[in-house]
Amino acid sequence: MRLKLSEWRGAWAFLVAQRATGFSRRLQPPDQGAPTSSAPKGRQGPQGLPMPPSCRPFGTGLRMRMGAIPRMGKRSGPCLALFKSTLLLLFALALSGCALKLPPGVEHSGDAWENGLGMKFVLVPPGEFVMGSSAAEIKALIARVGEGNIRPERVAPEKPDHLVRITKPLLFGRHEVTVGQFRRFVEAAGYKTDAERGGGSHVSGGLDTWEKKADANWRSPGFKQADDHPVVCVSWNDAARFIAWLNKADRARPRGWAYRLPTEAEWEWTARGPDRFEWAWGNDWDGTRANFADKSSRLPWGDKAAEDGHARTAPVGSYSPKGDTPLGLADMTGNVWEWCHDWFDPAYYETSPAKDPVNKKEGNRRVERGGGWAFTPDYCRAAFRFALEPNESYDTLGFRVVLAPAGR
Ligand SMILES: [Ca+2]
Ligand SMILES: [Ca+2]
Repeated sequence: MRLKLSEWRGAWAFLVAQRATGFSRRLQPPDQGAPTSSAPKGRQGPQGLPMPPSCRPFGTGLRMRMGAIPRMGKRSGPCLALFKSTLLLLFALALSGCALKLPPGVEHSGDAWENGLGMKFVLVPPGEFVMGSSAAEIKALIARVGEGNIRPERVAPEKPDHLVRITKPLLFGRHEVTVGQFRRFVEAAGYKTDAERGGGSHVSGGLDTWEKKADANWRSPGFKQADDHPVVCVSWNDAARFIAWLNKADRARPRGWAYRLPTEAEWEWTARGPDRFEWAWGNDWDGTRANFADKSSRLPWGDKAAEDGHARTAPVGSYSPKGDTPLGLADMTGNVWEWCHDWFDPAYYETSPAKDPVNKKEGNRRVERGGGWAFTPDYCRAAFRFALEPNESYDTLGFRVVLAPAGR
């Protein structure tokens, strides 16, 4: 059964629960089946948290809570029960009046939508998952990769694992923003990026160094890029300006929705899903499913046994469908890092709220996620957190956008 997000009107709670079931079904890739037996980690809750037996989408828990209401009425007497029922009815009517209107043709988890500028989006439902990594998972990672190959302080901000609820549906960019899309913005707005206005951008020196070159920018990152490659050498500020322009330029934008960067939690929910995949497609690394530091990168740490076909950036979607998430998002593992909205705080997970977390407390750096063409598989993990100053740019870093209900 395919389930509709647009049917929030009326029996909202019941339909949310049904949508959750639909998401679970679609999270099983048709060509891969269930996650491998070596990857049951999604079934483990974080220590000390009242986790459900598995990391279910949010709707399932909601249905359970709604089911408890009649029993409360019976214990409290008929008048109170009638009062509570009336309140519930009024609540449902209020919700029906502010139902979220999705774009025409978009009703189900994983449905595709194209905006007025030809950018493709995928409907990602609300849900509940365990974000981050447990101490045991970090320990296992370091043992697997080798302590000399990954610095423990780099992965420490993934701890602690914690329950997160994403409460609103998202139209998530299927691809990283491309050079062609960014050019359209620059030409329409007459915009100059941070790198072009002064200082340049950090580009690979060919071995193991990145140096800031004054003449490096999104037009000339030091390697050849066609219009369908992900734009690089753009700062967080540049991404924000692109998004401000997009909100005005796209006449197909649904009423009540707005473009923005994904939050760190939204990004991880979309990349991992309720089963907490380690990479976009599952828990077993496969060097043919993503653009990472392979043999052709010629980087000292590149995997000499792997050949992914691209030494630097790859055209977006080059690894589809086998490198996609179960909902069909491309390049969530590798190709280029992607800016997120949040300020980076390595200790944020220790105090972050469960509901729609986003770190708005100003710091020095903004979050980036997903790994890139110059990085090894452990840095390309969906749980890994990286960050840079918002005016800095690199030839390994771009962004993608989401379209979300306005107001966060
Ligand atoms: Ca590569
Ligand atoms: Ca990416």
